[in-house]
Amino acid sequence: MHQYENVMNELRGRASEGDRSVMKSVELKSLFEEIKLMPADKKAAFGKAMNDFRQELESLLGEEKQEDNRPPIDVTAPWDVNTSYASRPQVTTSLEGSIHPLTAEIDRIIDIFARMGFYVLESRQIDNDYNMFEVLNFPEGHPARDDYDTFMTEEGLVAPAHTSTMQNRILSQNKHLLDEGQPIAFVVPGRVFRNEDLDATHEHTFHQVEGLYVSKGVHAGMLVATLKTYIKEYFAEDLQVKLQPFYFPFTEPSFEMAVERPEILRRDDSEEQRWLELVGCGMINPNVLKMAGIDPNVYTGFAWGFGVERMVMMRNSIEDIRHFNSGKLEFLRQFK
Ligand code: FA5
Repeated sequence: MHQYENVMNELRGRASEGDRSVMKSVELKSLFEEIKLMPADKKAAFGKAMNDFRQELESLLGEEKQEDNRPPIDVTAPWDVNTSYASRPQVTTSLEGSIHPLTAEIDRIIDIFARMGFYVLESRQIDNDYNMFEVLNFPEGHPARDDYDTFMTEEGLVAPAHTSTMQNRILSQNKHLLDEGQPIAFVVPGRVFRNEDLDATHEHTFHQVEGLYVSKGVHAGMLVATLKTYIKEYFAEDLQVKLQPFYFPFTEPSFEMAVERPEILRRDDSEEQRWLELVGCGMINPNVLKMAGIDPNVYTGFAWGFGVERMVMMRNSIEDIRHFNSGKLEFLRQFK
């Protein structure tokens, strides 16, 4: 028997840990196969030893079996229904916990715009093709739709790839303000989703803050002044910004605003590394105003959308966007 002792001991070990799969294991089966191969005079004794061994495993597992007789748990119930008081997980106290840096920064950003006279409305996290594309002047089959690597459900619902999905709702629901002689001035914070290749500045789930301003006589100079005022307030310094022409179907003309990166966030000395593209913006396309029932011959407006994570990275010298969703306490505790 001694040549089988190693494998038997291993099976004993597994059985005493409650591993019920030992009873159907290849190792146990092959021990029983050995009975057939034994010389006739040893067969009976070996067979009996194997049956005893099987019983021994059963009895090692027996204690576990009793525990299996506990009433079944309801896996859909809240955690504290199935858990005895003593084994409840420790809840982190409010003194140990802290507000997630993105939540805190979104509050700061909103506060700045609220002081500049903007209303705040959060964007939806599930939307439709109509708000994602159609009312933003992307006709069906338009190649620019591919620039937004959009997640969609089989039923055709959309996980919004930008906060611009709220533009038509805001414009059409607030146009009465224009009749009353007031501007439409809104900022829209929200979570957005893209099927992206991930790297230090690209996430699949990130946040944007959209801005919309419509009134009479609005021009691009006001857009630049608004964004520069905000950037100065947010970074508490007069950072260099660069405006370059861009294309969005929902603005005309369109621009991209880049802000000069602090040195720590540059990988090399190249011009490309010097600038971080932070804001897409432009003058609201007349078609977008028309689709919301606003006369573009009377009113004009500007809009922008910026990435919150990239702003926060700039302000706090964070080198990789993936830290935000990592859930790592070492990262989060730095913002306490
Ligand atoms: C847009 O999403 C437009 N909706 C912005 C806009 C609004 C233009 C209103 C005109 C009028 P864009 O795809 O460039 O544009 O994204 C805007 C910003 O979101 C970028 O400048 C960047 O700061 C951020 N961003 C984009 N993709 C990612 C990503 N994968 N991870 C993190 N931030 C991102």
